[in-house]
Amino acid sequence: MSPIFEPKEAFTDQFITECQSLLGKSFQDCTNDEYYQVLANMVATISRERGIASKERSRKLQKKKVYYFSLEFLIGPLLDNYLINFGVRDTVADGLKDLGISLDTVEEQECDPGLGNGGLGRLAACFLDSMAHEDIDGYGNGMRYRYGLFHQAIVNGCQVEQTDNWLAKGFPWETRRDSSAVEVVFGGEVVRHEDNNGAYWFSVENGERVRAVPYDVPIVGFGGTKINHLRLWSAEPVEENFDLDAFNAGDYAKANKFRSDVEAISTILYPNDAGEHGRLLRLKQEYLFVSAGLQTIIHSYKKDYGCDWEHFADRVAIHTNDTHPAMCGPELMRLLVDVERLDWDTAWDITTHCISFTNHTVMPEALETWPITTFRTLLPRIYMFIDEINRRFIESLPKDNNWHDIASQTAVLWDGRVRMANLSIVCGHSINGVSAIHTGILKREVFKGFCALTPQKFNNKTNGISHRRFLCEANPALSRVISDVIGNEWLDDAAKLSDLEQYADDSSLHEQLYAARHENKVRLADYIARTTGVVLDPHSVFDVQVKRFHAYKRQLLNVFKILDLYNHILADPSYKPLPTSFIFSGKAAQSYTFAKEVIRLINSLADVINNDPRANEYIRIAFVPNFAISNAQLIYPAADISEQISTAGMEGSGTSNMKLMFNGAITLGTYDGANIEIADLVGVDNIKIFGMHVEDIARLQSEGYMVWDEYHNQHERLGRCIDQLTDGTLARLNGNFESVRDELMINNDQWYVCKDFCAYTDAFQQLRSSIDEVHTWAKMSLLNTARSGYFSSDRTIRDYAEEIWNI
Ligand code: Z57
Repeated sequence: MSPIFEPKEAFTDQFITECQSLLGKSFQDCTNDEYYQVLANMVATISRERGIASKERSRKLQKKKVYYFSLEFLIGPLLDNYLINFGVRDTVADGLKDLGISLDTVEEQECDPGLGNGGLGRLAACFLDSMAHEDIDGYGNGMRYRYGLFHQAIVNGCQVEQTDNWLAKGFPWETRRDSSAVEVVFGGEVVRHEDNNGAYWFSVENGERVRAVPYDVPIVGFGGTKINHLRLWSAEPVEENFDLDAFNAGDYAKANKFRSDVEAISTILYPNDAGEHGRLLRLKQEYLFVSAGLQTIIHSYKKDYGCDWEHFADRVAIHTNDTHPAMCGPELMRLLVDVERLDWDTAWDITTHCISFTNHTVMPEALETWPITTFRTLLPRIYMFIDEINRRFIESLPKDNNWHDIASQTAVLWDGRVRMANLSIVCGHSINGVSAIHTGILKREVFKGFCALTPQKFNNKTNGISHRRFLCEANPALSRVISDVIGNEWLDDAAKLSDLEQYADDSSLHEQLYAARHENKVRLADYIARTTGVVLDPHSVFDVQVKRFHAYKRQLLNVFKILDLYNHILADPSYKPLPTSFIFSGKAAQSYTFAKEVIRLINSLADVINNDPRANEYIRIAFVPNFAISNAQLIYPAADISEQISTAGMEGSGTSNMKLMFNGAITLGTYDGANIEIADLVGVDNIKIFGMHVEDIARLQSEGYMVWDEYHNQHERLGRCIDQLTDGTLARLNGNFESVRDELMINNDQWYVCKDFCAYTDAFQQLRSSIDEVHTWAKMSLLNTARSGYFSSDRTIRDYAEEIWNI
């Protein structure tokens, strides 16, 4: 394969020419935004060209194809990612520099596509990167939302949501493929047909037809030869039904209604992370991308292998990310039975061998169910398949004493509702959780009935993250130090990071690590000063909690810790703690009142503390607005302490814990999600675990928890903090926090904030004093990075490939 952008002069010549041909401008006259357009266009062209050879190669090798169905792909900015994976980042940076252009500035022009909410969506994006790296033919299948996750502004301490018009300036990485558009049908009536031999089949008549148009984004594997793609679907009207009469009568809304009703399907990403959706439009989104994706799979299979259905399941794996694509089962059945005319048993055998499913949370409100009446009206034929799948499944249950108990747990249709998780399990051959503890809870509790029936379907796949994005790309300073010591093979194989272990006591390396961290803190402090006006001291300890806002993630516990410190500083002028900056970032779902109040609480506390000269030498708080992939990449590398303080048993895995660990931050966390596996790997000396374990919580629940006991027993400190929620101390921005107090004291502290308060504040003090000394800190930090390799999504994907997808 011919090298890209070599030599450097060839790149600069081409760049100048492209400015002229793409924009009709000489390069000296272009803006940074135009430089971005030109460079992105050059890189996108190479990706498309290289995609041909990559596709040809997989066709020859007849590789198994994996389709990863997800309603969310939080891909973030892509330019730097492409440059790194093509191995041309340095050449391009040097070449642009020769032209007087800064690559960093050019990259800042890129938009940050927010086609996901949080962990689940980012996991899907990391998996695409790793599938390409592992030379797997792995394709993403998702939705091309016209508007991504809202942009978060902070006004008077409160979150204000603004539209994310990410496509405003066009998206250079996508290719619209009209020739691959398909039709998806909603509603209508099911009609039975019969031929002369008594054979019968069904079709849907008079439904609403929608055109699904795919946009492909190339996914380039590290090394630049393997090119997969992410296919995102957009909903469009099948034909132009423009109402000229309405238009002439001046009713433009009516004239365009045909268009807006259909386009609504791909207009917006639902902004709830691990919570309720429950709207009809959401169900339409789910069916649209499932049906369009499966039609494409069958079409491309028939092109390669004709109607060789017998081997379909050996050549195709369909992975469903959470229950959002749960209709893959019945829709694949419909395509095989109604369209391809296979018999039920053959189709069922294929379906159950292709499909696999990941669950990401045990929270009951995230377990999707739909009312049968809604479902049947919108998707009458799919409902018939679900009904039959359910009937046969119930029929197959052992008829013993447990029958009723097992049936009530595992039935797909129950209590007038379609249970999407049960549908996903019944239609697939594998269900996995995302960390060891989470998978255990699925087996023992959430899906106990299924586990009794088919234990072999259950398995764990501990999450991972792309270390190329979150270490190499996000943290060039640390990456340089690492590569100077152990070479750069870790980019390809994260396990190689363990070579750092032998330098754990090397004091000159300690100095370099400190310098790299300091550089990153300065970079972040600059960004925070620019975006919020808050000035942080880069010499202070950076304590970071960045993630979605949710009660179970307990940002409130962190607030109490800081408020308690503040109280201590005011009460005792001789107390001079190690200067610490507390950094928060994250979004709350628009409708999640409690979570939004916690955001306002953080901003109010920040306003109080940052402006109090008695305290602001020692502690400061910054809330970074609009947490997204781009600013996340500035935050992780600057963190000393990684806050992972969810109520034990509640966090599926967590992935910011891994992103921070790769960057050498030390975890202050509960025994929950992947924190447990982090603790196993780094050992007790290099992590701080505190608080109740799942078993403790279970015991407490059976004994009966009383939040007022905590309030009284810890009155001096905790009780004080609780009182301060409503006594005016924090009422600077829009008043007191009665609802937060009520959540604790009236709703009996569902997430055990008060119970863990004491253990948490102690753990924080211990951790902070142990990292006070540079060499102790550097050794711990280094060992965290050295032992993080396991959490590369490359490893996770190899596990999926071997144990689920059978590759
Ligand atoms: C989401 O981001 C997660 C779970 C969900 O059910 C939905 Br919906 C969205 C998160 C979990 O909360 C995290 O613990 C986990 O690390 C992440 O998914 C990726 O598995």
